[in-house]
Amino acid sequence: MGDLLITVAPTGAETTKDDCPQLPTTLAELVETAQRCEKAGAAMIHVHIRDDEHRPTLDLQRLKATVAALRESTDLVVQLSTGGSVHDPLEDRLKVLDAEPDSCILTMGSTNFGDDVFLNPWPFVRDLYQLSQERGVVPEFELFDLGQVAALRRLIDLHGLPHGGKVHADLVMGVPGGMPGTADALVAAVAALPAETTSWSATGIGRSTLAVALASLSKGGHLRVGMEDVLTLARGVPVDRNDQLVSRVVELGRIVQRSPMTPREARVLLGMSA
Ligand code: KMH
Ligand code: ZN
Repeated sequence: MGDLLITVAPTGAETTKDDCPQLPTTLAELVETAQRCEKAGAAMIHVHIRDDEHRPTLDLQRLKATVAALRESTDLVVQLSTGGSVHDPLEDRLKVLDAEPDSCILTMGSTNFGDDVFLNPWPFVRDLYQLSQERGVVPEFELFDLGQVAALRRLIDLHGLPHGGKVHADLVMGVPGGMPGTADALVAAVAALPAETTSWSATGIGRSTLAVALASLSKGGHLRVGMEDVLTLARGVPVDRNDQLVSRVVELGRIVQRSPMTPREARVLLGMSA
């Protein structure tokens, strides 16, 4: 049995196709990436989609088509971003749940995001959470900062457990404006997670990717990797394909005697029906 959940975040909303032609932005590219990553050891995919000009979009028909295509071509747990890009209106971000993914992101507060602001006011967090409970979508609580870990405590106190009864959090570390991608910050954030937390993963942006992955493995956490979060394998060595990043953390897991979960095992971990 696998005991390491690997999530791949292959695209994101921040990198342009011009800057990174190998970024999977079309549906065909996304499906190919998903298949390769599943083969390499990923069990869940965190999805952002693009329009015909490769720009971030939350177009509902495209989201539905993407969920359907991923379900048809892989067994991966399909998680949709509800953060979109920093320019997406809150009402469009709520409508993402109409695409009926297995999982959705629920970011627990606003964060300075480079020169921009990733907006997640409390009423939006509450509305998205209640919508996920009504629709039977399992949220992944995305935490960019220690204050957002405390906000998760507040959310559970006020609105109870998520659909499925499991609490899965993901620490996104090293965003300019959020908590740093260091082992010390990871230890502090993990210590502050609510007792109801049943699993957690971590990802480090850019150069912090390996430090965060190693710290997460040391603390018994799971991992997210992908070109949303890092575009180089080493200084000056670009990532060509997302499965390279998945394979690298499969190897790190193997060294510490942890093996990748299958999508079916991930569904049990996350409180989803098979
Ligand atoms: N692109 C960021 C502004 C999510 O996927 O929901 C937000 C983000 C979180 O990536
Ligand atoms: Zn994302």
